[in-house]
Amino acid sequence: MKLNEKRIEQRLSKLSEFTIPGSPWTRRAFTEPYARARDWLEHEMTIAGLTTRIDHGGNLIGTLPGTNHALGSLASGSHIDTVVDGGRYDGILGVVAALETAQSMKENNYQPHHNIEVIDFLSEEPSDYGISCIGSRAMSGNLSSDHLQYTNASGEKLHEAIRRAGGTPEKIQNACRSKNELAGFVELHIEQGRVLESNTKKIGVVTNIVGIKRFEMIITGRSDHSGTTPMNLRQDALVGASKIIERVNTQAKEYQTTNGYLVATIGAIHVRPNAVNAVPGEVRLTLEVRSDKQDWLDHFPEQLITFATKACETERLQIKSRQLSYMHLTDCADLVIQTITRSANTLDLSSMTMPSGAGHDSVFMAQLCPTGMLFIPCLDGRSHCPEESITMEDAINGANVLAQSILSLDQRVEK
Ligand code: HGY
Ligand code: MN
Ligand code: MN
Repeated sequence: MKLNEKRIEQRLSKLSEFTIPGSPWTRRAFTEPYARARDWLEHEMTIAGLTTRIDHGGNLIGTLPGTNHALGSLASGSHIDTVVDGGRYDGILGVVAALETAQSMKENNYQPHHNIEVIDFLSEEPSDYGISCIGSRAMSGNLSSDHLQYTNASGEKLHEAIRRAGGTPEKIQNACRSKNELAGFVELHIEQGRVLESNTKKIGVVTNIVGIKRFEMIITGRSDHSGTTPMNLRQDALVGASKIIERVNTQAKEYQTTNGYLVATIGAIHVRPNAVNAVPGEVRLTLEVRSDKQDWLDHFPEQLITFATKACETERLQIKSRQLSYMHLTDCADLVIQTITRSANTLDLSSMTMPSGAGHDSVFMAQLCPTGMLFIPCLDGRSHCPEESITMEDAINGANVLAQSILSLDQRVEK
C-alpha cells in the first residue's frame, strides 16, 4: 500500500511547530501548545475520513470503520506531548504514521475487516501531576481514583486537567476497554538510543519493555543563615541529598552485568530555599529505576532507601520516600513481533529484535490485547533533548513497516 511520503513529512514538521516559543521543543500535556496541536490533529483525522472522539480518559481517537466490528479494532498510535526542551519526533512519529496508514487505506480503497483506530494517548510523558501514560492507564483500567487526586505545582487536580483535555474523569472506570474490543495494537517510535545505529539496522522489533519505578524522596534539615551557622551545627539537606545521588550512581553500576539491564537516575531536584546565602532546609529528589528483571526492579529501591535513611541519620536529617508510579515489565506479543519482522523483510529492510529501555503507552495496551512496537534509529541516540534527530528516509521506512504490519494483522482473518 503506497503511503503519501510528503504528507508524513509535512505533518511531522507541522506538529513540531506547536511548542513554547524559545524552548523547543516543549509541548507539555494540558498546556496551550498541546491543546492547539490536538485541535490540529483532530482536524487532520477528520479530513482523512476518520470519525473522531475523545474518550473518558482524554485520549483522542480517530476510527476508520471495518466490515466486521465483531473482530475488534486494530489500533496504532503514540503521543504528541513532550518533555520540557524535548525532541521533535518522540511520540509524534507514531501518531503521524498511524494516521497515514488509515488515510492511505481509505485513499487506496482498501476496506479493512477490523475497525482501524488511530490513538493520540493523553500525557505519555511524566506529567506535572506526578504520573505518566495517563491516557493509556485510563484505557487499560490503571488510572485509580487516587491518581485523579494528584495535583500539579499550582494545586490543580489531575481530574480537572483531564476534563480540560476533553475527558470525563467521573466516568474513568468506563474508560477501560474490554478485552474483546481490541484485536491488536502496534506502536512506531524512535529508538531513543544507539543500538540500531551502532548495528546499522533500519528497524528495531521490540521484544520487551523495561519496568519503571519512580519515587519521590523528601530530605528535611534546617534552613539557616549561611554566614552565621558554623559547619558543625548545620543540618544541611543538600549534603544528605548529595550522598544519596552519589550512591544511586555507584549502586546502579554494581548492577551492570551481562545478564540484566538496570539504570537509575535522579532526574529532578528541588532545593528550598535555594538561596545563595541560606543553608538548604529541604531537598526533593525524584528517583527513577528501570530494569528488565523484576527482582532487580524491586530490590534496588529498597537497597537505596536503606542507605539513604542511614546517610540522613548521620547528617541529623529526616527523609520521607514514596513511590510515585510503576510501569510493569512488559513482553510484546509473539504474533506482533513476527508480523513486524515479516513486514520489514517484505520491504527489504534490515531489522533486529531488541528490548526497549524507554517506557511507552504500549506497556498498558499490552494488558488489553496482543501488542508490539517497532523502532527506527535516532541520530547518535539522542532523545528528550532538542538534538533529537532522525532521517526522513528512516521515518518513511518505519511508517511503511507499520502500515504493512497492520495490513497483515487485518488480513489474518482471511486465512
Ligand atoms: O521516559 C520514557 O521512557 C518515555 O520516553 N516517556
Ligand atoms: Mn519520551
Ligand atoms: Mn515517547
